[in-house]
Amino acid sequence: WQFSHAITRTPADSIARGLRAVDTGNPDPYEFRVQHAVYVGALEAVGMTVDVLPALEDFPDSCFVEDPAFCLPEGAILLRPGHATRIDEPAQIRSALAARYDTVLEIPGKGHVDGGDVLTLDDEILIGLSARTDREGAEAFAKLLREWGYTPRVAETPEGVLHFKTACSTLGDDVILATKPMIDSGFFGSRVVVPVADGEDYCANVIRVNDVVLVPEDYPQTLANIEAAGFKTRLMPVSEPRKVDGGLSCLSLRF
Ligand code: CIR
Repeated sequence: WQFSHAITRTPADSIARGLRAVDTGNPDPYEFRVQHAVYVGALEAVGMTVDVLPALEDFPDSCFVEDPAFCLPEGAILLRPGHATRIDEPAQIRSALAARYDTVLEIPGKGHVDGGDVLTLDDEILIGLSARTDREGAEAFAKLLREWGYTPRVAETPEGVLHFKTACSTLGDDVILATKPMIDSGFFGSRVVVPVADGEDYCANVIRVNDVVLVPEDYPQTLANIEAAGFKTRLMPVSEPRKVDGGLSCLSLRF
């Protein structure tokens, strides 16, 4: 959660057709770009250099750059997103990663992994199996992580949740934020877990960037829980990404 760089991508007009589990209306591309600019500004405000890539009209969900790649100090790994409309997004982000990294790998084989299913903790990396991430992809990805000296663990994402990180986040300092079903799953062992308040599930996806936690606005109970645990917060407008199941972590690659 100490980062100097981020990669983001400007939302395209085609985000209005973005994937979603439940239709609550199309996001407005103009308003989405306004909220995206606020987000980029928040990353810059904590000292990060942000590469903002141009919009890709052919890829409606491509502003969710977290899903096609994964970044570590040792290098970047191109993933293989599990939805057909997103499978070519890694190729679109390769050159941006190559501009920042000497090493850019690809997960071998044919399995699928969405970056939204990968939770980096202080001592291990959890990979959630989901509708987007399958066993073959998770195992191939885990092997690469092991080669770099990390400790990956494959887990089941609770039913009805798009991505593993839709329901939990790392707050840093060994603390996790998670929904009740995630807490009950036992994934987090004896770690300190701050609960997401009932009825505020969307607020499970936050990001710790340097000394601040970016939190979606409109979730007062969960915000209070995060602050009571001692974290400094900044609220982010998220009405448009929320309509297409996107959260704060999905909107950037941080390294
Ligand atoms: C999708 O369904 O792929 C996009 N509409 C939302 C992706 C959200 N990404 C994430 O949680 N990492």
